[in-house]
Amino acid sequence: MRTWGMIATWRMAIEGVTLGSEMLKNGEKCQDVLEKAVMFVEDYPFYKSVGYGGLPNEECEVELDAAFMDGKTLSIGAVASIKDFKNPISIARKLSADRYNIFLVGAGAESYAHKNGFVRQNMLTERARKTWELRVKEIKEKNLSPYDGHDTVCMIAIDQEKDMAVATSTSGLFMKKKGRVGDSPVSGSGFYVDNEIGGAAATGLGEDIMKGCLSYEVVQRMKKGETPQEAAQGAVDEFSKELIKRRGKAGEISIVALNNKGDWGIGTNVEFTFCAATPTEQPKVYIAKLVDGKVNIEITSEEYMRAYKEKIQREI
Ligand code: SD4
Repeated sequence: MRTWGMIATWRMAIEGVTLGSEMLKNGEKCQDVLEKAVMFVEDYPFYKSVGYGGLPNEECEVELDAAFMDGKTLSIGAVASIKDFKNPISIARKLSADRYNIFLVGAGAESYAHKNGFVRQNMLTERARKTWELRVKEIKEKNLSPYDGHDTVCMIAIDQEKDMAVATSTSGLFMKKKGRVGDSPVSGSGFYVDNEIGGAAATGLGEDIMKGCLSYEVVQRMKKGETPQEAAQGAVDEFSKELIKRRGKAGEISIVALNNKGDWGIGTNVEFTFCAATPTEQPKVYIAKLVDGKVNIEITSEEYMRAYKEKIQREI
C-alpha cells in the first residue's frame, strides 16, 4: 500500500514535485511539503503564470491569487488580487490558521502580509512586461481576444501519517481586468481536500470552473466510491457537456485528484500536462491527450522536456 503521494498541475511543477517527494519520503508533513514546492514555482521567473514572472492584468500589474487547505481540520486560507508580495502561498497558509478573516483580497491582503512580515517584491519581470506590450499590440492589430495564457499551479499531497493538503497559486488570466478573481483561491471550485476522502484542484478558465464547483464535485464523487481518475474525468466530461448545452461552449478545464490511499487521477477537456510521484513512481511529467473523446496518459519524453525548457527561456 502506498504511504505517500503527490500530484500537481502542469509540467512547471516538476521541480517542486521532485523536491516535495523527497520530503514526503523523509516523513515530512504534507503542509510543509506543499508550501515549499509551490514556493519553488512562484520564485522561478520563467514560469509566466505563477508568482514572480507571472503575466500582468490589462493595466500591466501582476495580481496574484493563492489558497491553502488542510484536509485534517478543513482549515482554509486564501488571498486574491494581491500585489507586490513574493510568496502568496505562504500568506494563504498563514491565514488558514485563523478563525476569522481567512480570505483576504487586494489592499487588505497586502496590509495583512506587511503586518505579518512577509517579503515584499515587485513581481513584474522585464520579460513579463515585454510579453504584455507585445500582446497589447497584437490585440489591436489582429483584433484578438485579450484573454489567453493561464496556468495555475495546484498541488495535492498525502504524507506518511495519511494527512492531506492542497495548495494553489496563480497570476490568473493574462490581461484580466484589474480585480478579477478566478477559481484558484475559491474553496470548492479551485481546490478542496478532506483527509477522509481525498483532494482535487483545478486549472483552466476560472469563470467556467466556478460554475460547477468542480473540485468539490470531484471529491464528492470519490466519496461515492469513484477512483480519482473516474471522478476527475467524469466531472470534467459531464460539466463540459452541460456548459455546451446551456451556453454553447465550454472553457478549458483540467483537474488533478488524489485520494486518501495515495492513488491519483486527472480529468481534462484539452491537452494537459501534470506531474505525479508516489513510492512506486519516480516524479515524472505526464501528458494527457484526448483521443476520440477518451483521455490517453503518457510520460513525456526527454526531448519534449528539453523543447519546453528552451521555449520558456527563449528571448522575447
Ligand atoms: C483562473 N484558473 O484564474 C485560473 C487560471 C488557470 O490554467 O488555471 N489557468 O481562472
